[in-house]
Amino acid sequence: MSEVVSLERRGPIAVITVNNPPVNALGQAVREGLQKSFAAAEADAAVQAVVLVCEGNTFIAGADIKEFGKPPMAPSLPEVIEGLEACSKPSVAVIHGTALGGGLEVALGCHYRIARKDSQVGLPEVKLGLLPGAGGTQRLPRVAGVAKALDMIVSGAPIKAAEALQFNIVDELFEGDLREAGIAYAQKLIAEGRGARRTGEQSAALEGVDNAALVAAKHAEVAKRMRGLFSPLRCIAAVEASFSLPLSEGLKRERELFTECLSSPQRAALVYSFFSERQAAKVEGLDPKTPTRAFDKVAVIGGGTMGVGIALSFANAGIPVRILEISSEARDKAMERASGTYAASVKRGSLTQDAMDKRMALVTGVTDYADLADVDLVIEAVFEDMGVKQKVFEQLDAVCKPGAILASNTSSLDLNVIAGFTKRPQDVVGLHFFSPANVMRLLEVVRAEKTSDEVLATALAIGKKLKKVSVVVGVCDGFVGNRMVFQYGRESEFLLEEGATPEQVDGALKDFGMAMGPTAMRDLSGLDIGWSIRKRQRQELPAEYKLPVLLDKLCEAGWLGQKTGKGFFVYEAGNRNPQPNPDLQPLLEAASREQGIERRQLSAEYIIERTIYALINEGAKILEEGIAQRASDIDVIYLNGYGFPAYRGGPMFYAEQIGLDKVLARIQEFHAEHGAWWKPAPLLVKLASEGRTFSDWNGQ
Ligand code: T1G
Repeated sequence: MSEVVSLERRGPIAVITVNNPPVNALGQAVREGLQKSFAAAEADAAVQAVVLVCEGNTFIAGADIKEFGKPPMAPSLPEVIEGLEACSKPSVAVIHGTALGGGLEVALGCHYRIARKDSQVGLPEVKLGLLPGAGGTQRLPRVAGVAKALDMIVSGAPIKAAEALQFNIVDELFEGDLREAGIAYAQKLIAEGRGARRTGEQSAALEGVDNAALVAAKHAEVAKRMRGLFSPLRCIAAVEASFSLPLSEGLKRERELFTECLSSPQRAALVYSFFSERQAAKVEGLDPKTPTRAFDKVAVIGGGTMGVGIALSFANAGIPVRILEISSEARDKAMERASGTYAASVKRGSLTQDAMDKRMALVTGVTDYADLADVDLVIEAVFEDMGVKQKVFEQLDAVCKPGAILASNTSSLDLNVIAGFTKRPQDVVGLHFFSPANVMRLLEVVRAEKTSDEVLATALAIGKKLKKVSVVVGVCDGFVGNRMVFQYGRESEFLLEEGATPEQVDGALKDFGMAMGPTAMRDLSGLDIGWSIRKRQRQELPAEYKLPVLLDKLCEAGWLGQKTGKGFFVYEAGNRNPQPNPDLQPLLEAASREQGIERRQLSAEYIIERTIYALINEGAKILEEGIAQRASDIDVIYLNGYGFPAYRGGPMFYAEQIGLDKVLARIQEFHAEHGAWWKPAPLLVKLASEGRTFSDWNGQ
């Protein structure tokens, strides 16, 4: 049939094999090969049953995402699946790995399905801004019921094979050889005289189940939980058609809704984000075959919030980790913090007690550097002061074995200087975790001037093992994420001096899709951190870089944010939800007066431009300086570390969707109005004038 789909006869059984590495995606050749192979099996009088199996690590993992946005190529997947289902001879799909999206839809078009015990099935299209567009919204409810179908399709989360069996999505579980299992099942079908069992001919209506009520409840849940997303509501509408319309009408309705999603800007952003995350793992000039070092024994220096979070990341990955503190009291406190963190998860039900015990057994507290002599990797997470870092790295250099990797979690200090405290700068790298380190997926891997390729490759392997999203960044103040967030935070503070309230600034940005508003975020991290940076800036920055004065007023009043129960917002004891601060207005007005500003009403759109464009402008500078390899790396950082909405792709993608010329024009206006901070990034000026985008800039 084709090199990606083959057909062989095993007695009365036709075995159709898909072999399209790496994930057997349903590109045009696969769709055509499936259509021709099933037609050939149907026409072959000697064939009594058909087995569909895949080579490689997984059954079909979906449509070929690379095809989205391009002109459709026949045959379409719905057409192929309808052909499979119409066959008169019973067909069985043999699932292994992850049957996802179009892959599960193909399996549902087959008459029977068996799954290897360790496999998973799912319809993750909603995560790409889509919905299952090849019958999944019509066929899954017919086998699993509307409630389960709604859960799977709206969440996009896969389920394990055992659960799929429980919900009749698969008929049997197996272990061992895929083909043999499929052929054995097909022989059983023949022996028992079980013919074609078409999913589409079954009904989604279940005795005693009010499907309309299920749809209404899911609507209410999505409206609350998936604010701003385009496709979840269309997923629900498509599933509704599975019981309110006959199959042919339901498939038409699904196609209409799928087409709406396909053309939405959110689909473009979410597909971009899918590939950007995978692209980030590819480092220009770093041979993917670079050898990596073992990291079976790990130590963390510092048992504060960050140090313990980092240590738990390793325990969660099954790696033993030592936390070194300066005294037995501090060590014991760190261990309590570790067990307390796990205990909270057990209380929430997200971790079993047994799992907690297993993980805690991997964490030990020490106080003597001599205990680190055999570790493969040390991560320093001590106070952000160069003097303290120097002492730590000099001790590590003296104690750790040759080849041990010495990593710093510093969020802004110069890693080249830190590496210089050791005789082994080639073994020094930055591993910048984001708080809470055991939860946040982002890991900025900071490549210092002398960091060796092997250490860099190992740092990426560490990130993968910890299930982090790693992005390689260069050395500068704040690397990528924090350097940009400084601009964003400063602008949000200026807006408060110009007339906005914290509720308006945060409200506008939460409506934009940010997980948290900038003022609530600064309350969370502690206003004193920004205050000490602000005081340093007052000493160092040239006069034309005007600074807000509001933060100083809050800190002078002792309002440091959540830690004092009062900052831009107020916080009741035990409640982290920000409430308006009734005593703030006089400080806002005093700050405006001091800055000589007449307070005025600011629109939400203006608030978005002054904050998000500040990210974009700094991102363009970072890109031009080579601190980030590519614009999409900056976007991956913002999606995974700063709560930027994935359905907008990231600040750089968002700029491209608006148009760099339009973004530049507004930045030039801000520059005229607000001075030096808004000097347009030269790269932005260049690309806008050439009609190019960040994505197509490769340094020229
Ligand atoms: N299309 C094209 N390329 C894909 C792909 C896909 N569906 N899935 C993965 N890749 C590439 C990926 O970019 C990477 O490429 C390589 O494969 C390995 O991926 C009609 C419309 C299957 C769980 O959303 O979740 O069907 O970087 O690094 O960690 O209703 O890939 O090597 O060049 O992620 O082992 C629905 C998406 C599509 C599944 C494997 N399906 N993929 O994870 O490998 S929409 C999905 C995944 C659809 C229908 C609709 C994961 C995986 P490169 P990887 P992994």
